[in-house]
Amino acid sequence: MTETIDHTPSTAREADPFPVKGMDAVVFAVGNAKQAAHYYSTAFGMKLVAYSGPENGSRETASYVLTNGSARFVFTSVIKASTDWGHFLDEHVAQHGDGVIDLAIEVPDARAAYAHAVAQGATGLVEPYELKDEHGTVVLAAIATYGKTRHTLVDRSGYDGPYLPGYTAAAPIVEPPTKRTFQAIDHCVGNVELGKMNEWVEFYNNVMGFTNMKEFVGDDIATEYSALMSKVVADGTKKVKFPINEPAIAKKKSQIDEYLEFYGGPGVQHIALATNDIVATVRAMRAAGVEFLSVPDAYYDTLGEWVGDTRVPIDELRELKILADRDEDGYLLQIFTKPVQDRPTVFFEMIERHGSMGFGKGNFKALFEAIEREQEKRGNL
Ligand code: TYF
Ligand code: FE
Repeated sequence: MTETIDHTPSTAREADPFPVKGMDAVVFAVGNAKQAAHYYSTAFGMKLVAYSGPENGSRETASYVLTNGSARFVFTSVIKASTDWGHFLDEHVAQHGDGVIDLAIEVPDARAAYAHAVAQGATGLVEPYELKDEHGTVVLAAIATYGKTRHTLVDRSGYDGPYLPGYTAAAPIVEPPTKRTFQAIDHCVGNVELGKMNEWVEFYNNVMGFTNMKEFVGDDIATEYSALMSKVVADGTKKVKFPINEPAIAKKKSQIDEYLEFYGGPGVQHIALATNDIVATVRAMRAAGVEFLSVPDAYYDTLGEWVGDTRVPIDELRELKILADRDEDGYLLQIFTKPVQDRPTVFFEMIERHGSMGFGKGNFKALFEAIEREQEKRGNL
């Protein structure tokens, strides 16, 4: 018998029971994927790279895969439901409007990840299976998270095609901008019901071995102005970060309650996208018609005093309504879109980090007041 010696450093061997490589994709179920693909191309500067639909053998659904750097979004619509999956998608769009059905995570071993997750109490939705074509093999499995959202676990190490077997490469809808608007998914935020935040934090602790990041919004802040509580879990490499919000009882109706009412339950609230030039990003997206939240001018009158020097002069932050925050590790610049569909549900954040691994705690007051002004316009405050 030959002896095998494990040269893996002991820290790596004991450590991660649920290793992840990063976010694989954010999958949206929408009423009109063809038009969504156009919006995310022209307004968000993404690039269509793959397609699946009736022309290449998918008679039930049409799916458009768009990327920007390592960020990948998939937009799926039903053409004519004929299977449980088609009916699920139809019902999802009818009940929730356009929304996120899947925060897919790339893992080195989908079978092992699924087995570990289910053993730790996760609800299995799809047992591990393989998809193959001339580009190779992908192993997939899926577990449930909050609401009707799932985490598909994707091992694509044996595959070099445009997205998944069944998809064919597609030409861009418009020529993507020469300067990238963003290059990665920074974090994906979930809204859950009152009293459920800690359960979902524990779910990620137990099932994925994710640990809690220091930033959280507790009762003190909640009652003063924010009407929400929030905790963040992340994998060991901090590539996958999932803040979880729940409503808090406060003087005004919580923005989280507004979401839960109009989405029809828990779901993904916002996706934060990392950029290395937020000024160029916001200029390009504003020019393309994307609407962002505004904070009062007074925010910028005192900003310099506490945030110190940033790459971008205060006057330019003021002009574009970009927020800034600093902690002991560095600073960040961030801005939030208004909801991107008629329901006051899913929105996006653009974020430029310089050392800070926070989420903009120093901006929560100004940001939440800006959100409340929008809630008020909608008659939901
Ligand atoms: O992801 C975060 O924690 C920040 C702040 O409803 C935030 O982007 C938190 C809750 C919320 C909007 C933004
Ligand atoms: Fe965020």
